[in-house]
Amino acid sequence: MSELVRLQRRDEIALIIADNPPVNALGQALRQGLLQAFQAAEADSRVRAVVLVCEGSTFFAGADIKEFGKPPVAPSLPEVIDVIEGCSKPSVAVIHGTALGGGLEVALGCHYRIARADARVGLPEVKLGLLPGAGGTQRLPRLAGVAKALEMILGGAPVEAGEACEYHIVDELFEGDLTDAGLAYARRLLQEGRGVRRSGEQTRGLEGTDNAALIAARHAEVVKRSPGLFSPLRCIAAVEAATRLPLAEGLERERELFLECLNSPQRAALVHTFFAERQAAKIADLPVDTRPREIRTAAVIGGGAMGVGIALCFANAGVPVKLLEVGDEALQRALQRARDTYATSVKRGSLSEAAMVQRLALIEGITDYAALADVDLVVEAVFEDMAVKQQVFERLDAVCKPGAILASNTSSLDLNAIAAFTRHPEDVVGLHFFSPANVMRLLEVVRGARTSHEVLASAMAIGRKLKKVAVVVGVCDGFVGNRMLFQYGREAEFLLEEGATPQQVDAALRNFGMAMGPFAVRDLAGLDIGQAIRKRQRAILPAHLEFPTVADRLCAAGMLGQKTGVGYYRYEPGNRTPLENPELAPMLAAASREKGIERRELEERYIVERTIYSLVNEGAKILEEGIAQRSSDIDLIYLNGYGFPAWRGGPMFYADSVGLDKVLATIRELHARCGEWWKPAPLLEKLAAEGRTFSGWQPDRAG
Ligand code: T1G
Repeated sequence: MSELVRLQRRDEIALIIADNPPVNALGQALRQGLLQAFQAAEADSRVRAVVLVCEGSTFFAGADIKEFGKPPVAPSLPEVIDVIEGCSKPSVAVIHGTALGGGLEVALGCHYRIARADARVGLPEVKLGLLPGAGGTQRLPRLAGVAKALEMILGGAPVEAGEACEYHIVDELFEGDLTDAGLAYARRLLQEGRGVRRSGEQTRGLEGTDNAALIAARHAEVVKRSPGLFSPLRCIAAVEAATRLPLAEGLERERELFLECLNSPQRAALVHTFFAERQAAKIADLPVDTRPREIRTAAVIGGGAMGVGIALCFANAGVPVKLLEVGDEALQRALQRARDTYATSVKRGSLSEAAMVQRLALIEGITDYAALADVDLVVEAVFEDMAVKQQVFERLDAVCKPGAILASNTSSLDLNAIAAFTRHPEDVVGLHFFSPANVMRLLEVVRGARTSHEVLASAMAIGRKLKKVAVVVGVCDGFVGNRMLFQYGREAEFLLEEGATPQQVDAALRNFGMAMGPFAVRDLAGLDIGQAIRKRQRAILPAHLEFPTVADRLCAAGMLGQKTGVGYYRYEPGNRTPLENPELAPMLAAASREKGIERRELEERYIVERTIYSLVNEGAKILEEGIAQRSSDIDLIYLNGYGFPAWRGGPMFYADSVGLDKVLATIRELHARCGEWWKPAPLLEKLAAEGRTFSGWQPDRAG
């Protein structure tokens, strides 16, 4: 038997114990061990029932994701589960932690399931571009019904054990020791003469509902909501098979659909993202014994939209937070914004009244810096002006206790300069939230030249506590996300001068999968924000570099986007639907004429390459400069902060999937035609020449 599985006999019960840290992923050795253990239990005439438990923090967390993309190795999980379900002796799965994906499918192959009250069960495969490929799409609907099965399989979210009981996924909840509970339940089964009960033979969940209508409705919803995604429609097709085929044929259909998903580029991209999120937490040069400071209390300076959003992040995480505004009137406005934000969530049903009250109680409005003397972490979220930041940080430096972490939410100013306003630059770090801060998952953790290891580790830890995707970035203009956005936005605007309209550019990028097109985003954020940044950049970049002029023309005409009712698009009062701005066409014509450009029709492919490759080229420079630790960190930033489609894995992963030689060839053409902005990044040239990928590259630490 594999060392990952132990088989013990407790009287007439076989106890199978799986132990594959850290999450009991069902890799080949574990599958082999499970198969042998169940076959041994079946063959042992002294055994009348089987109990299956897992050591460690959780029941099986699913298939071993690291195996995807590699040649399959027997036994497959469906084979193992078929043997489990086919056993002639009743088996009990004892669930704790999270039974996910193949883990829940193993439990569904067992004849009974009990769960610790705080356990959760789920089928998150869709988040990896897959579908439950070991019987989940066939067995779950038979137990829980088609509606619940579709909800769990398409949403990918786990359900609490209590709810799983309601839906007959779990038979009973227990407290206390796993083995004791499992053995007791198995003994009861035997005493009550309850034998095998195969999920695959249940029909209750398939009866009494109009499954065809349910399936049609979910299908229409998926087509409308996520047209670009590959696996959700196949999830639906697999569940649909369960409603009309016997188990064996349904399992075959599920397998076909699973392999289609497994071989899709979307699965590769989504699995890349799964591991990227875990990689981002690893900071190459941080000593493993670095201990984060405990953050028991926080404060936010500035009660604008960002400041309030950040304060809500702390309240949502259960961290008491002081919100400082300079005057009582401004403070009351800020606190009202907090109340209104929560009230909207309660109205939507995504937050309970009680939770709202609890969270609001954690936010304390203050106007006096002296009240900050005891806080562990302060996040400054005031106006993006260095003089204002200086005032704030000098006051924080004077009032905060030794060891308090001082963070700036600056989106592009020099953090090292900000740190220099204090006596302890080692305690200063950047926490760059993305608006709306209480919604967007991305957090750029800006590492200053003097930021200590402990403070950096503390920033990552608080990022996790706030349930953010925290990514370490270095200090430069725009850090990572915005620095790349500058290139992307500039190129999008150059396309307007070459002949495109905002509608064409936005549509091309939405078709690529971006959540919003660049001009809709600019209208939403306000064109004046970009104007200040462009002015600052023009002052520091080489004078011969050319800038597009359309945004400046719109700003000069007071057309700042949604906030003025017109920008690249026009908006009816109270309506965010972008309509054509009739005054834009003459501006575009003038901009083209001024540069001697003859406007022309632009192909969608050209629009996508001109914008997306500008992200890639800048990302390569960022990697080379050490501003980001790895290409997957850059991907995470774009996936979680800028609406890049998850099923493409991020700009760097996308470039890898296209082939860096092809990307470089296009960039070289653009360089020849569009000038210096398109000078190929040396790292891109190097990797393309060597036939390598960004994801396979690590900076030379010695370098
Ligand atoms: N396979 C391989 N490695 C895994 C893994 C998995 N399923 N789950 C986690 N890891 C690694 C992870 O990369 C990290 O590694 C370490 O374990 C700790 O993870 C046939 C096809 C279970 C809720 O999608 O949701 O089953 O960084 O930091 O915060 O139908 O891990 O330490 O080297 O996340 O305590 C479906 C994925 C697979 C569950 C625990 N299952 N995992 O969270 O730890 S597809 C999933 C999670 C499938 C079948 C299909 C979480 C967790 P390292 P962690 P955590």
